[in-house]
Amino acid sequence: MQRVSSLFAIAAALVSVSAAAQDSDVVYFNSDSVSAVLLGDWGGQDAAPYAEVGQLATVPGLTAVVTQVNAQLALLLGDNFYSSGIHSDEHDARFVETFEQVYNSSVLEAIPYYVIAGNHDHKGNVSAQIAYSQLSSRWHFDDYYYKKSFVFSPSSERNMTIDIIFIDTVLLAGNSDDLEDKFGTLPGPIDADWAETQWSWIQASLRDSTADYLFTAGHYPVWSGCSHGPTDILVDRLKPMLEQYGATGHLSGHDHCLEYIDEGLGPVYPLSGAGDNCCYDNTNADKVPEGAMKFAIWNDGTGSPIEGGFAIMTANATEVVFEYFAANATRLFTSNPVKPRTH
Ligand SMILES: *[C@@H]1O[C@H](CO)[C@@H](O)[C@H](O)[C@H]1NC(C)=O
Ligand SMILES: *[C@@H]1O[C@H](CO)[C@@H](O)[C@H](O)[C@H]1NC(C)=O
Ligand SMILES: *[C@@H]1O[C@H](CO)[C@@H](O)[C@H](O)[C@H]1NC(C)=O
Ligand SMILES: *[C@@H]1O[C@H](CO)[C@@H](O)[C@H](O)[C@H]1NC(C)=O
Ligand SMILES: *[C@H]1O[C@@H](CO)[C@H](O)[C@@H](O)[C@@H]1NC(C)=O
Repeated sequence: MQRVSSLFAIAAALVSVSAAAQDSDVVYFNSDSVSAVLLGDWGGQDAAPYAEVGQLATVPGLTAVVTQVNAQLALLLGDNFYSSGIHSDEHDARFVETFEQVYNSSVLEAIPYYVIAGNHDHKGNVSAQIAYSQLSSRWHFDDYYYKKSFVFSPSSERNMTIDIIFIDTVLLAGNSDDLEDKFGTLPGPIDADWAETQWSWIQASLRDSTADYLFTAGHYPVWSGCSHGPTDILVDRLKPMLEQYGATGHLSGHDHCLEYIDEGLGPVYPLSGAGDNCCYDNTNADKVPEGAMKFAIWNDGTGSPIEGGFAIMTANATEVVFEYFAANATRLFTSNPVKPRTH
């Protein structure tokens, strides 16, 4: 199984080079702040009607909050198509049935979505998801890993930049769906050379960024206290880079929970993995550094506190703040402000 999926991934990589969307790497918002939806683990189901009850339940809340905060974009943090990704090519009906026709209120149709793949996506054709960028004006997925600079204007004299380094954590750490116990230890990179190529690119991208706010965004978290827990290879290799280069944080999904983790070392770790259902158990709570878990919506044995949810990240001239919402738009938490980088 491991071998089959590796070969599929390598063949897909060759396709993706030629299929990479010609999308601008700098996106300008003529506004004094930028608000982005963080939505993970939203991907419907692979049988008719292809959308899922919990996924559909978040749409009115997303619509209300996007309207209220004037969100200008969304980050889709992986597991876009349950439960085994896209089975054919970029014309697959799932793109319409699980994405276009679900997030179809007028405000949700008006914003761009920046996409990365999760473990479930890697069981199918990720190249098809990348190629779909050429068919949809809303769907932006340039390559397995890519960088975007989001620029805004706090004043007429000054622009500020949010760099987001979109990374493919499944290529780096392996696929949890290849395990007998999906909550077990990840098997390691799908292809070791391809992983090292990505690591070099991540390091160079972080090192070279002069942005005011700098994030990596990937499906797997660095820290999490829910069923999947921390991702060891990201704790070992990504976290030191984020600290070394003064990154603002790592945005993730994967665990079907909402979490906000801040060790006080610089980078913060917002996790938004409840786009379809919530909540996994808090079985790995003790693996997160003591005192770092500032907010968590999870199942502590008394049941799931919410059915689904999402987060909003808002950056302006002086700070970036993370707000968390239940599917019905009830605000659950607002983080402390995080300052821009100094460089
Ligand atoms: C969204 O798509 C669904 C499924 O086709 C449809 O039932 C619904 O009316 C659409 N909503 C809007 C606001 O267009
Ligand atoms: C995967 O998607 C790519 C891009 O759309 C396509 O060229 C390729 O044929 C697809 N592979 C399969 C097995 O459908
Ligand atoms: C900010 O960026 C926009 C878009 O590129 C540009 O038109 C504007 O002149 C820039 N403003 C400043 C102060 O650099
Ligand atoms: C919204 O969801 C929250 C969390 O599930 C719940 O506590 C609250 O009662 C809900 N509010 C409404 C108006 O349904
Ligand atoms: C950023 O700007 C400052 C100063 O105007 C406000 O006080 C903050 O509320 C605002 N923060 C956010 C997240 O919008």
